[in-house]
Amino acid sequence: ETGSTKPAFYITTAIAYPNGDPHIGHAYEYIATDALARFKRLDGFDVRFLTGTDEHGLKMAQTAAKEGISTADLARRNSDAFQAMQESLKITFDRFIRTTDADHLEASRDLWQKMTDNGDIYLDSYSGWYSVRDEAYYAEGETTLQEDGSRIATESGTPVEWTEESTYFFRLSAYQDKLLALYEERPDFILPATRRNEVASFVKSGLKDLSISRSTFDWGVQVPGDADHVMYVWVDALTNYLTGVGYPDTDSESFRRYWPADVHMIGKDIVRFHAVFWPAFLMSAGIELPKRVFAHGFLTNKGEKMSKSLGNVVSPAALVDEYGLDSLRFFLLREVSFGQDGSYSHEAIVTRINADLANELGNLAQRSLSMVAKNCDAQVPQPGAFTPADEAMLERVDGLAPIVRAHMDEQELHLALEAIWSVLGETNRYFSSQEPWVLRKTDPARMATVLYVTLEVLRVTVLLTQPVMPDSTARLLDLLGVSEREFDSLGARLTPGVALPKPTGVFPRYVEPEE
Ligand code: ME8
Repeated sequence: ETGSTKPAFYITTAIAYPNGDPHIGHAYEYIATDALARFKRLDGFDVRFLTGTDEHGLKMAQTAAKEGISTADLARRNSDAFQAMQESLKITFDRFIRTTDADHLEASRDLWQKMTDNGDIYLDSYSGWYSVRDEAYYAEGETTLQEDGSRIATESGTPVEWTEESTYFFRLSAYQDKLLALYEERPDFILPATRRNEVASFVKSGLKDLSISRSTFDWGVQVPGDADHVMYVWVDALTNYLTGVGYPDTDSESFRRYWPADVHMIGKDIVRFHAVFWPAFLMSAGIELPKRVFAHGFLTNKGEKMSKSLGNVVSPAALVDEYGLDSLRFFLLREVSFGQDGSYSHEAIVTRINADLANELGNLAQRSLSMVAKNCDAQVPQPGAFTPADEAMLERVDGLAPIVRAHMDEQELHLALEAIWSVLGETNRYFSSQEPWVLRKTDPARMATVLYVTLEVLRVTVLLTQPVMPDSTARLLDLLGVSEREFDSLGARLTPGVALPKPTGVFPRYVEPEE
């Protein structure tokens, strides 16, 4: 937003290689980042959310050759599929960048030039092991010779090939001490802490200069002043975070407002690129460093790595069709401890849908709202004096927003949801012990108070759940007669007397289809 007086918040996802179809691991990253972006927006921030595709590199060129189409066509077709998938997941990105976009080529060349001007780029020849699948160079010690004579990258298990060519190098070795100082001085730069420790020990073990151009193929951003070289795909890929806020125009309103980025959200396999190469490039070019790189874990199918050969790659669209978008979003963010690996299975998803959504939330809303519809003229009830039990319940819900906010600021999405659901659990116990269905005959005024307190807890918990389940929470807030949905309204209370629509169920139980 230009001219906004709100504080800025810039968040990004990794840009995926569009060399195949998007899978649930990609969807997981987009959903988590979207929940964080939505939370910040509702919490009064001027959010910029960047995502997109990483169209260059040898992997794209080889995939296109195998399919017998041009690399540009492959990139366009699959990038379209990624963008459509994000739209179907209701990802609220502000820009979907493709690294073939004209402004991105300009940004990449500018960053390269700045690193050259700083004396950090020189021409030499490279020989060593390259993994096309990882688009990464490996030292011999990071590879393993297999029985059949072929060699793989030890950590990722991908094949590496011997590569010898004339390339430009980036003087990464000159940044070892500066990087170690960065990790030391800013312990929040890489999270979770386990990832920071891995990176720090990698850097401590010694950094070699990095090969940053290729001269044996031409699918990439041309190196300024040398038509025989294209940039190593990671140089231009990382630059996308700058392009997305107007770089190289560092005086632009957008760049000044949003840079440095608040969070780069990535998966654990690409930490080295983001926490070693990227800050070194930026230091060289004299550009401020992002505030945080957060590495989430990997999703597995019942503990098994997803792979085409195992035939267990699940498309996000199939899961949305089966369980519904909001249930899937909730499941992924509630089930997996964010930052660790997680697994999904039909049983685990159904358990979350039935226990957390249908029982704890849906049933509480349905029971309280239908009592209000029948016994309180379909209006927000007028509460009487609060008892200690009511006061305790209201105090509990009043304390919830700061807890959730603190978890979201640390990317602890699962803990934010756990905190909300623990309040819902208590509210269910409160509701059962107050027995409003008995009070209906014995003490209708007291019944109205209990229902008021219950609806008030629902208002706050549902408001705070909006970033995770945007559609179903919107419907629940309609049923609760709540029109103020930003977090500055959390401290207000429901207004007695507001007319409520006829209640309908929002979270049905998942019933197994008949055999
Ligand atoms: O790495 N579970 O692209 P990519 C969770 N183009 N996350 C997963 C996953 C899984 N099973 N599989 C992949 C690239 N991811 C580069 C990024 S950024 C400047 C360039 C995550 O398509 C992965 O960790 O291989 C990464 O964050 C994202 O999906 C894109 O992976």
